[in-house]
Amino acid sequence: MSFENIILEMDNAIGMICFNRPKALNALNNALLDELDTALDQVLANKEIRVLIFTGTGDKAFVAGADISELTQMDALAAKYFSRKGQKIFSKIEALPFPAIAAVNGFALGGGSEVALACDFIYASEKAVFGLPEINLGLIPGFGGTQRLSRVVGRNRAKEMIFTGNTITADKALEYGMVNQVCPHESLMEEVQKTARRIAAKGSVSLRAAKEAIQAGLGCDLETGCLFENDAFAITFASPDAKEGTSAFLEKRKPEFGGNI
Ligand code: CO8
Repeated sequence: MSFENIILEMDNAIGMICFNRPKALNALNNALLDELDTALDQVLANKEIRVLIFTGTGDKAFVAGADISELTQMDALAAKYFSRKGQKIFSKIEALPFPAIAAVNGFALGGGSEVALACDFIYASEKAVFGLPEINLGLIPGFGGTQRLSRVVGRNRAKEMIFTGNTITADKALEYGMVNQVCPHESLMEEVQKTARRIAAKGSVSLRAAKEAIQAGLGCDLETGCLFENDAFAITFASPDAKEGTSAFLEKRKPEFGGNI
């Protein structure tokens, strides 16, 4: 399927989804969300992929939120379905069996911050702007923002951001722990690609197990999380990649992980 509102690239182990509606600052409309869902299925079907990067077309925006002109055409029921559709797709990103990195190259407002928060971590251009300004439209975040923001930046900061609708700079997002690294605008993609390549060189079984254990632990108590880790550890221990990694260490060579799953 060819896409009109996103660009999907898959280059060996690294996939990239680029939100591509630059005239509307890459705002998320129904058509874009449908394409995003299909693109995620295509990435999932490609067993080579170990890392997925999200970014936005153009120099100005990652994603400026849900498409406000489309929202104004909806009744409450259509809005409920649209919100649920976005929530499900963003949960699918969070549950990908490999890491997802958001390369935030500009405005990440409303749905833009929400999709970035569904990724495993965020690198931001120094020009990036984050925020959940839905309150200024008489709305609230509807793509998981009320849930994920507080888990990432803490209850009080999330409440302040959501109640005021204020935006924050990339540096403030770094201070809040929302962003892992702030990069010069021109070198954002290079830095993200560098990290993506480092991750992609690891074993797919251990990458998947690490992500699943961390995600599972965030939703339960510490002891239950440790039990989950214990099972995940046993699975990685039995994998060909564990044999390769430990042998390579003892033989003083670089490991070559091959086990795609
Ligand atoms: N939706 C639709 N079009 C948009 C959006 C958007 N979110 N953001 C920007 N655009 C369009 C503008 O209308 C403009 O189009 P045109 O050239 O045809 O007039 C074009 O993009 C360029 O935008 P600006 O001229 O406004 O550019 P500025 O540099 O002056 O401002 C801003 C950039 C600050 C990003 C500004 O565009 C802005 O404030 N945008 C809206 C940000 C916002 O409020 N986002 C939250 C949206 S609501 C949301 O995300 C809810 C998610 C959950 C939904 C659940 C569904 C029910």
